[in-house]
Amino acid sequence: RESMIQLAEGLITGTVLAQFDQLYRKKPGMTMSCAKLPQNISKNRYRDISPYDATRVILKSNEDYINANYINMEIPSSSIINQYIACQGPLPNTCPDFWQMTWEQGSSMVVMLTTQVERGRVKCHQYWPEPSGSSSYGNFQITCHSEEGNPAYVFREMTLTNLEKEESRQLTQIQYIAWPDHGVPDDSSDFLDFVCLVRKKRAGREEPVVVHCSAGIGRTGVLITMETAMCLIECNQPVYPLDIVRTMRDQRAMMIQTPSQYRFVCEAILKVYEEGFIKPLKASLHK
Ligand code: PTR
Ligand code: PTR
Repeated sequence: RESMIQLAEGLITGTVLAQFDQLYRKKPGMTMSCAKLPQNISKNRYRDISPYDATRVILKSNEDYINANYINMEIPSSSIINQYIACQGPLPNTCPDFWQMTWEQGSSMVVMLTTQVERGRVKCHQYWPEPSGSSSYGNFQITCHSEEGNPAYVFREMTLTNLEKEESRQLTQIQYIAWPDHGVPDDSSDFLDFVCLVRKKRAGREEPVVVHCSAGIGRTGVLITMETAMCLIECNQPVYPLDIVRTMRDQRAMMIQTPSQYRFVCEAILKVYEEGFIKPLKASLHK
Protein backbone atom coordinates (compact mmCIF):
# COMPACT_ATOMS: atom_id res chain seq x y z
CA ARG A 1 0.00 0.00 0.00
CA GLU A 2 2.83 2.40 0.89
CA SER A 3 4.50 1.73 -2.42
CA MET A 4 1.25 2.62 -4.20
CA ILE A 5 0.89 5.92 -2.34
CA GLN A 6 4.50 6.67 -3.22
CA LEU A 7 3.78 5.87 -6.85
CA ALA A 8 0.63 8.02 -6.98
CA GLU A 9 2.44 10.96 -5.41
CA GLY A 10 5.42 10.52 -7.67
CA LEU A 11 3.19 10.63 -10.73
CA ILE A 12 1.64 13.89 -9.59
CA THR A 13 4.90 15.58 -8.64
CA GLY A 14 6.79 14.25 -11.64
CA THR A 15 9.52 12.49 -9.65
CA VAL A 16 8.48 9.13 -11.10
CA LEU A 17 9.28 10.25 -14.64
CA ALA A 18 12.44 12.08 -13.57
CA GLN A 19 13.78 8.87 -12.00
CA PHE A 20 12.95 6.94 -15.14
CA ASP A 21 14.83 9.48 -17.26
CA GLN A 22 17.91 9.08 -15.08
CA LEU A 23 17.99 5.30 -15.11
CA TYR A 24 20.68 3.72 -17.31
CA ARG A 25 19.42 2.32 -20.60
CA LYS A 26 22.19 -0.24 -20.75
CA LYS A 27 23.70 -1.89 -17.72
CA PRO A 28 27.30 -0.69 -17.31
CA GLY A 29 29.87 -3.31 -18.20
CA MET A 30 27.61 -5.49 -20.35
CA THR A 31 28.98 -6.27 -23.81
CA MET A 32 27.02 -6.75 -27.02
CA SER A 33 29.74 -7.86 -29.38
CA CYS A 34 28.10 -10.93 -30.86
CA ALA A 35 25.44 -8.78 -32.53
CA LYS A 36 28.17 -6.87 -34.36
CA LEU A 37 29.97 -9.85 -35.89
CA PRO A 38 29.93 -9.55 -39.68
CA GLN A 39 27.84 -12.72 -40.14
CA ASN A 40 25.21 -11.41 -37.70
CA ILE A 41 24.67 -7.86 -38.96
CA SER A 42 21.87 -8.89 -41.31
CA LYS A 43 20.07 -10.65 -38.43
CA ASN A 44 19.37 -7.42 -36.59
CA ARG A 45 16.27 -5.42 -37.47
CA TYR A 46 17.70 -2.20 -35.99
CA ARG A 47 21.34 -1.18 -35.89
CA ASP A 48 20.93 0.35 -32.44
CA ILE A 49 19.14 -2.57 -30.76
CA SER A 50 21.41 -5.47 -29.75
CA PRO A 51 21.22 -8.20 -27.12
CA TYR A 52 23.72 -8.44 -24.26
CA ASP A 53 26.18 -11.28 -24.84
CA ALA A 54 25.73 -12.55 -21.27
CA THR A 55 21.97 -13.12 -21.45
CA ARG A 56 21.43 -13.77 -25.15
CA VAL A 57 19.60 -16.87 -26.29
CA ILE A 58 22.08 -19.16 -28.02
CA LEU A 59 20.82 -21.33 -30.85
CA LYS A 60 22.02 -24.91 -30.85
CA SER A 61 23.76 -24.76 -34.21
CA ASN A 62 26.95 -23.37 -35.69
CA GLU A 63 25.27 -20.11 -36.51
CA ASP A 64 24.09 -19.54 -32.98
CA TYR A 65 23.00 -15.88 -33.03
CA ILE A 66 19.51 -14.42 -32.66
CA ASN A 67 18.52 -10.97 -31.37
CA ALA A 68 16.90 -12.24 -28.15
CA ASN A 69 17.55 -12.23 -24.39
CA TYR A 70 16.32 -14.27 -21.46
CA ILE A 71 14.47 -12.16 -18.92
CA ASN A 72 13.65 -13.70 -15.57
CA MET A 73 11.40 -11.82 -13.18
CA GLU A 74 11.40 -13.12 -9.66
CA ILE A 75 8.52 -12.42 -7.29
CA PRO A 76 9.99 -12.14 -3.77
CA SER A 77 8.51 -14.25 -0.95
CA SER A 78 6.92 -16.61 -3.45
CA SER A 79 8.27 -19.40 -5.56
CA ILE A 80 7.28 -17.55 -8.74
CA ILE A 81 9.85 -16.70 -11.38
CA ASN A 82 8.22 -15.57 -14.58
CA GLN A 83 10.50 -16.44 -17.46
CA TYR A 84 10.49 -14.64 -20.78
CA ILE A 85 12.47 -14.45 -23.94
CA ALA A 86 12.36 -10.89 -25.25
CA CYS A 87 13.21 -10.65 -28.92
CA GLN A 88 12.86 -8.49 -32.01
CA GLY A 89 10.11 -9.09 -34.56
CA PRO A 90 11.50 -11.71 -36.99
CA LEU A 91 12.98 -10.59 -40.32
CA PRO A 92 12.40 -12.66 -43.47
CA ASN A 93 15.89 -14.16 -43.06
CA THR A 94 15.52 -14.89 -39.32
CA CYS A 95 12.18 -16.76 -39.30
CA PRO A 96 13.91 -20.19 -39.24
CA ASP A 97 16.05 -18.97 -36.32
CA PHE A 98 12.96 -17.72 -34.49
CA TRP A 99 11.24 -21.11 -34.76
CA GLN A 100 14.43 -22.95 -33.88
CA MET A 101 14.71 -20.83 -30.72
CA THR A 102 11.07 -21.40 -29.81
CA TRP A 103 11.49 -25.13 -30.29
CA GLU A 104 14.78 -25.46 -28.42
CA GLN A 105 13.58 -23.39 -25.47
CA GLY A 106 10.40 -25.44 -25.22
CA SER A 107 8.16 -22.38 -25.47
CA SER A 108 4.52 -22.97 -26.29
CA MET A 109 3.35 -19.39 -26.12
CA VAL A 110 4.31 -16.37 -28.21
CA VAL A 111 3.10 -12.88 -27.32
CA MET A 112 3.26 -10.41 -30.21
CA LEU A 113 2.78 -6.71 -29.51
CA THR A 114 3.02 -5.18 -32.97
CA THR A 115 1.27 -5.36 -36.29
CA GLN A 116 3.24 -6.27 -39.39
CA VAL A 117 3.02 -2.79 -40.88
CA GLU A 118 2.63 0.51 -39.04
CA ARG A 119 2.32 3.86 -40.75
CA GLY A 120 3.51 2.33 -43.99
CA ARG A 121 6.61 0.76 -42.47
CA VAL A 122 7.30 -2.92 -42.03
CA LYS A 123 7.65 -3.68 -38.33
CA CYS A 124 7.67 -7.45 -38.34
CA HIS A 125 7.67 -10.17 -40.95
CA GLN A 126 4.67 -12.50 -40.89
CA TYR A 127 6.46 -15.56 -39.56
CA TRP A 128 3.41 -17.81 -39.56
CA PRO A 129 1.03 -19.05 -42.28
CA GLU A 130 -2.54 -17.88 -42.87
CA PRO A 131 -5.28 -19.80 -40.99
CA SER A 132 -5.64 -23.38 -42.16
CA GLY A 133 -2.39 -23.00 -44.06
CA SER A 134 1.05 -24.50 -43.58
CA SER A 135 4.53 -23.08 -44.25
CA SER A 136 8.09 -24.24 -43.76
CA TYR A 137 10.84 -22.16 -42.20
CA GLY A 138 14.14 -24.01 -42.36
CA ASN A 139 13.72 -27.24 -40.42
CA PHE A 140 10.34 -26.27 -39.05
CA GLN A 141 6.86 -26.50 -40.39
CA ILE A 142 4.11 -24.33 -38.95
CA THR A 143 0.42 -25.04 -39.37
CA CYS A 144 -2.10 -22.43 -38.27
CA HIS A 145 -5.39 -24.03 -37.18
CA SER A 146 -7.43 -21.11 -35.98
CA GLU A 147 -7.51 -17.38 -35.71
CA GLU A 148 -10.01 -15.55 -33.49
CA GLY A 149 -10.13 -12.26 -31.75
CA ASN A 150 -11.57 -8.85 -31.16
CA PRO A 151 -10.49 -5.31 -32.17
CA ALA A 152 -7.69 -5.32 -29.58
CA TYR A 153 -6.16 -8.78 -29.99
CA VAL A 154 -6.02 -12.00 -31.99
CA PHE A 155 -5.43 -15.58 -30.87
CA ARG A 156 -3.88 -18.15 -33.17
CA GLU A 157 -3.46 -21.84 -32.47
CA MET A 158 -0.58 -23.46 -34.30
CA THR A 159 1.33 -26.70 -34.57
CA LEU A 160 5.10 -26.45 -34.69
CA THR A 161 6.79 -29.45 -36.30
CA ASN A 162 10.48 -30.19 -36.16
CA LEU A 163 10.93 -31.82 -39.58
CA GLU A 164 14.27 -33.36 -38.69
CA LYS A 165 13.02 -35.03 -35.52
CA GLU A 166 9.52 -35.62 -36.85
CA GLU A 167 8.05 -34.27 -33.62
CA SER A 168 5.26 -31.74 -33.15
CA ARG A 169 4.08 -29.35 -30.47
CA GLN A 170 1.10 -27.09 -29.99
CA LEU A 171 1.67 -23.38 -29.71
CA THR A 172 -0.52 -20.39 -28.92
CA GLN A 173 0.23 -16.98 -30.32
CA ILE A 174 -1.55 -13.93 -28.91
CA GLN A 175 -1.16 -10.71 -30.84
CA TYR A 176 -2.08 -7.29 -29.46
CA ILE A 177 -2.99 -5.12 -32.41
CA ALA A 178 -3.97 -1.75 -30.93
CA TRP A 179 -0.52 -0.46 -29.97
CA PRO A 180 1.77 1.63 -32.20
CA ASP A 181 5.51 1.58 -31.49
CA HIS A 182 6.91 4.44 -29.40
CA GLY A 183 3.31 4.89 -28.24
CA VAL A 184 0.98 3.48 -25.62
CA PRO A 185 -2.08 1.23 -26.02
CA ASP A 186 -5.25 3.00 -27.09
CA ASP A 187 -7.13 1.75 -24.07
CA SER A 188 -5.66 0.66 -20.75
CA SER A 189 -8.65 -1.60 -19.93
CA ASP A 190 -8.13 -3.59 -23.12
CA PHE A 191 -4.46 -3.82 -22.33
CA LEU A 192 -5.07 -4.99 -18.76
CA ASP A 193 -7.49 -7.64 -20.02
CA PHE A 194 -4.80 -8.72 -22.43
CA VAL A 195 -2.17 -9.04 -19.70
CA CYS A 196 -4.64 -11.06 -17.61
CA LEU A 197 -5.13 -13.40 -20.53
CA VAL A 198 -1.39 -13.79 -20.93
CA ARG A 199 -1.17 -14.67 -17.23
CA LYS A 200 -3.98 -17.13 -17.46
CA LYS A 201 -2.57 -18.82 -20.56
CA ARG A 202 0.87 -18.95 -18.94
CA ALA A 203 -0.45 -20.89 -15.92
CA GLY A 204 1.24 -24.25 -15.66
CA ARG A 205 3.84 -23.53 -18.33
CA GLU A 206 7.33 -23.57 -16.91
CA GLU A 207 9.09 -22.67 -20.13
CA PRO A 208 9.79 -19.09 -21.08
CA VAL A 209 7.09 -17.11 -22.86
CA VAL A 210 8.44 -15.57 -26.06
CA VAL A 211 7.55 -11.86 -26.22
CA HIS A 212 8.31 -9.60 -29.16
CA CYS A 213 7.30 -6.32 -30.75
CA SER A 214 9.35 -4.72 -33.51
CA ALA A 215 12.61 -3.96 -31.70
CA GLY A 216 11.72 -6.07 -28.68
CA ILE A 217 12.33 -3.35 -26.11
CA GLY A 218 9.55 -0.75 -25.82
CA ARG A 219 6.24 -2.56 -25.88
CA THR A 220 7.82 -5.80 -24.73
CA GLY A 221 9.14 -3.95 -21.67
CA VAL A 222 5.70 -2.54 -20.86
CA LEU A 223 4.09 -5.98 -20.99
CA ILE A 224 6.69 -7.62 -18.75
CA THR A 225 6.47 -4.74 -16.27
CA MET A 226 2.70 -5.04 -16.12
CA GLU A 227 2.63 -8.78 -15.61
CA THR A 228 5.32 -8.52 -12.92
CA ALA A 229 3.39 -5.77 -11.11
CA MET A 230 0.18 -7.82 -11.21
CA CYS A 231 1.98 -10.79 -9.66
CA LEU A 232 3.51 -8.59 -6.96
CA ILE A 233 0.13 -7.09 -6.07
CA GLU A 234 -1.43 -10.54 -5.87
CA CYS A 235 1.36 -11.72 -3.59
CA ASN A 236 0.94 -8.66 -1.37
CA GLN A 237 4.40 -7.41 -2.22
CA PRO A 238 5.30 -3.75 -2.72
CA VAL A 239 5.56 -2.59 -6.33
CA TYR A 240 8.45 -0.32 -7.30
CA PRO A 241 8.20 0.10 -11.06
CA LEU A 242 11.67 1.59 -11.39
CA ASP A 243 13.16 -1.54 -9.81
CA ILE A 244 11.25 -3.64 -12.32
CA VAL A 245 12.65 -1.59 -15.21
CA ARG A 246 16.16 -1.86 -13.81
CA THR A 247 15.86 -5.62 -13.41
CA MET A 248 14.70 -5.90 -17.02
CA ARG A 249 17.47 -3.60 -18.31
CA ASP A 250 20.03 -5.73 -16.51
CA GLN A 251 18.96 -8.53 -18.87
CA ARG A 252 18.07 -6.68 -22.10
CA ALA A 253 19.06 -3.09 -22.77
CA MET A 254 16.56 -0.24 -23.19
CA MET A 255 13.48 -2.09 -21.99
CA ILE A 256 10.56 0.41 -21.97
CA GLN A 257 11.42 3.00 -24.54
CA THR A 258 9.68 6.27 -23.79
CA PRO A 259 8.63 8.25 -20.70
CA SER A 260 5.03 8.07 -21.90
CA GLN A 261 5.21 4.26 -21.95
CA TYR A 262 6.54 4.35 -18.40
CA ARG A 263 3.81 6.74 -17.30
CA PHE A 264 1.20 4.56 -18.96
CA VAL A 265 2.33 1.44 -17.15
CA CYS A 266 2.59 3.24 -13.79
CA GLU A 267 -0.97 4.50 -14.18
CA ALA A 268 -2.15 1.05 -15.17
CA ILE A 269 -0.51 -0.43 -12.06
CA LEU A 270 -2.37 2.07 -9.87
CA LYS A 271 -5.57 1.22 -11.64
CA VAL A 272 -5.15 -2.50 -10.99
CA TYR A 273 -4.39 -1.80 -7.36
CA GLU A 274 -7.35 0.55 -6.90
CA GLU A 275 -9.83 -1.66 -8.66
CA GLY A 276 -8.74 -4.53 -6.44
CA PHE A 277 -8.79 -7.15 -9.20
CA ILE A 278 -12.42 -6.87 -10.02
CA LYS A 279 -11.56 -6.42 -13.62
CA PRO A 280 -8.99 -9.21 -13.97
CA LEU A 281 -11.38 -11.54 -12.22
CA LYS A 282 -14.22 -10.57 -14.53
CA ALA A 283 -12.04 -11.05 -17.56
CA SER A 284 -11.12 -14.55 -16.51
CA LEU A 285 -14.70 -15.48 -15.71
CA HIS A 286 -15.79 -14.15 -19.04
CA LYS A 287 -13.36 -16.26 -21.02
N1 PTR B 1 16.09 2.63 -34.14
C1 PTR B 1 14.72 2.30 -33.91
C2 PTR B 1 13.97 3.55 -33.48
O1 PTR B 1 14.41 4.22 -32.52
O2 PTR B 1 12.96 3.82 -34.09
C3 PTR B 1 14.63 1.23 -32.89
C4 PTR B 1 13.30 0.96 -32.27
C5 PTR B 1 12.22 0.59 -33.03
C6 PTR B 1 13.16 1.04 -30.92
C7 PTR B 1 11.01 0.26 -32.45
C8 PTR B 1 11.97 0.74 -30.30
C9 PTR B 1 10.90 0.34 -31.06
O3 PTR B 1 9.73 0.01 -30.45
P1 PTR B 1 9.35 -1.48 -29.92
O4 PTR B 1 10.50 -2.02 -29.13
O5 PTR B 1 8.15 -1.25 -29.10
O6 PTR B 1 9.06 -2.31 -31.13
N1 PTR C 1 -13.21 -13.47 -23.89
C1 PTR C 1 -12.14 -12.50 -23.93
C2 PTR C 1 -12.56 -11.18 -23.37
O1 PTR C 1 -13.35 -10.47 -24.02
O2 PTR C 1 -12.02 -10.80 -22.35
C3 PTR C 1 -11.65 -12.28 -25.33
C4 PTR C 1 -11.21 -13.48 -26.02
C5 PTR C 1 -11.23 -13.53 -27.39
C6 PTR C 1 -10.75 -14.57 -25.34
C7 PTR C 1 -10.80 -14.64 -28.09
C8 PTR C 1 -10.33 -15.71 -26.00
C9 PTR C 1 -10.34 -15.75 -27.37
O3 PTR C 1 -9.86 -16.82 -28.08
P1 PTR C 1 -10.42 -18.30 -28.01
O4 PTR C 1 -11.89 -18.18 -28.32
O5 PTR C 1 -9.62 -18.99 -29.05
O6 PTR C 1 -10.14 -18.83 -26.65
